[in-house]
Amino acid sequence: MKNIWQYEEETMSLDDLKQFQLERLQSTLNRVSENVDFYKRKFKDAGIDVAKIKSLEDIKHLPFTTKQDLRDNYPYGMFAVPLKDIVRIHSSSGTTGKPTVVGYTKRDLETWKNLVARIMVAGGVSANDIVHIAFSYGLFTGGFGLHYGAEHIGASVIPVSSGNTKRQIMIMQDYRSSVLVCTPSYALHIAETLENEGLSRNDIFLKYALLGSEPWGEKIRSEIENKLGVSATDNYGLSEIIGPGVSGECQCKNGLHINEDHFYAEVINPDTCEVLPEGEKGELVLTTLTKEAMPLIRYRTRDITRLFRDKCPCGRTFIKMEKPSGRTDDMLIINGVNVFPSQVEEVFKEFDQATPHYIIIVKKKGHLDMMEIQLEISENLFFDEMKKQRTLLEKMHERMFSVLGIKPKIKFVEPKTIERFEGKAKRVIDERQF
Ligand code: DLL
Repeated sequence: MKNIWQYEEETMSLDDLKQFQLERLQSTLNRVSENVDFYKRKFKDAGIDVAKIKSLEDIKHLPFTTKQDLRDNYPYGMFAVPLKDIVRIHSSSGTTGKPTVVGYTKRDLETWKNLVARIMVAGGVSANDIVHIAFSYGLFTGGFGLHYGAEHIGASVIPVSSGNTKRQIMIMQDYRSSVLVCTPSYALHIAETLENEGLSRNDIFLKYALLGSEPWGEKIRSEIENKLGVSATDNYGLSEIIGPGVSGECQCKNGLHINEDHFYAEVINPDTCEVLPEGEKGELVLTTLTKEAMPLIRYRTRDITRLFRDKCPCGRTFIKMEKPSGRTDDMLIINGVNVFPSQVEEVFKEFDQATPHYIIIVKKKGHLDMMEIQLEISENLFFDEMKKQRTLLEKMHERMFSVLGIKPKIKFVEPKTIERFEGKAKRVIDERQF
């Protein structure tokens, strides 16, 4: 069938799928327990004999893996193959200055491009399309991940990368881009810039938008669809698991099909860690079933969703996840970039003049996210020394950019103006609505 990339896999019967998953899980468990010291230790401490995992239900006995585990084993400690077999490295922000590192073997890259091709085809893309990729290319998995998937389909790929919106629009017009790939907030920003330039959807040639990397709702979808003249689908992924290509919507736009033959999905209660029945909302936990370089067992994504298996008119049989609606930790997603408040704190710790009192305010400026950090500084610096203040501000901006990868606005405020808390401090005010 034309609009399903790997027809046999994506329309597999549930019985076949379960058998497939079990075999792949067992082989992954054997590999990690032999090749990754972290899992060797973890299984030993939990009294797990991987040979006794005989059914998919047994997975609930296995310990979880967290972002902290990846951090503790920074940079290469989670790899299950020698470095000579790693052909690509990406990373994403960690909870403090250090990012989490992920690696891919040649076969992982083959798998990845097929999984991305699946979600792109599900979103409407074909070999006849001109795919405009406005995700950044670099350590972030978005640019390269979607790039290779689109090329694999045979589409013509324009690796525009992010930023310079007017130039993006010129390229879209001149090269006749038919598919836009970026974050939903950037798609809206492009739509707004188009309007500001006195142009409309009739002046561009877009048909589809494949959007992901941050939460967005139906209101934003219809605005993007109307203003850009596209059919917009959501796709989800995280670098620790593979990057984009974990799940994506089909044209039915009712849940994201998870590539279940490569990732085993569970939803847990984040407080008790108990596995919840299908349909209940909780934290998504993913186990990689085919990853060679960095297999992960029961990785706590911190993303809140629910799983459901309906009979989808598109013909795909894979389980669906609802659009992720939030996080169980304090990670913020600012224009697609992940930011932890603890990273902000680490930067401030480098400066003697910074007090421990700060607050992060996140809001929308137009359609883009804006992050402002208000920081109390010492009294004499606040009142007397403007020049010193400016120099300090410049240095802080520089450090924030190098640690966070974005440029927040930093505002110095008078001592004792930020609210004090007796219990856990509230460090973030997020005024955005998705
Ligand atoms: O954002 C991978 C990606 C790139 C997905 C491009 C889709 C498109 P990370 O930078 O590691 O990877 O961030 C992963 O972003 O745990 C979610 O919290 C959030 N996220 C990703 N996709 C979605 C989405 C990439 N469609 C983190 N809806 C994840 C809501 C999303 N949140």
